[in-house]
Amino acid sequence: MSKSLARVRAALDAAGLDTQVLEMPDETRTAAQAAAAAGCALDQIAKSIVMGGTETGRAYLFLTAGGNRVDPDRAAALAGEPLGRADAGRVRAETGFAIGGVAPVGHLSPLPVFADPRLTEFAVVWAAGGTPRHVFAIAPADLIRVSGAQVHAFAVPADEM
Ligand code: 5CA
Repeated sequence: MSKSLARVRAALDAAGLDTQVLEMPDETRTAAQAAAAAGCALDQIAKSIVMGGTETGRAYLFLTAGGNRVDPDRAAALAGEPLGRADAGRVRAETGFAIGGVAPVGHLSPLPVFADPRLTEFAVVWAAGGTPRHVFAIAPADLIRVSGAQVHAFAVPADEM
């Protein structure tokens, strides 16, 4: 088992969640690929988007419904500082996961987590399991609990400017 996958499994176990982390036959690197693999709606995919604070250098994680995107102004208001997208190296250093497999739990360093309320509209959502091929199903309430997320309206539809 990869170290990334093992960290996700350990975090889920520690939270008492026995959900299976599934290895998919095809890549689940994007939300669309993950939705196709899981057979769920695009918005049922919990994307793990890492942003970096431009003042403190701190990282923040935004769990975002698959069809939504992070609104920079709303996200900055939550973080209390302007945010930029974290580059691939930064994402790896903070979370221990490569882009395309960033999980909502099991990060190398704890970081503030915010969750898109859209995710709470489903019985289950699907998130990356630490690799670009692994996903797991989880009830939104469990996702929020295990990730320590605060639910706030920071997201907007991806096609809305
Ligand atoms: N496994 C899927 C479904 S859970 C997944 O990880 N999707 S994701 O949306 O959370 O991760 C892909 C996201 O990484 C993209 O939405 C994008 O915001 C971000 N991303 C992609 N390429 C880069 C890059 N080069 N630098 C920074 N962020 C990137």
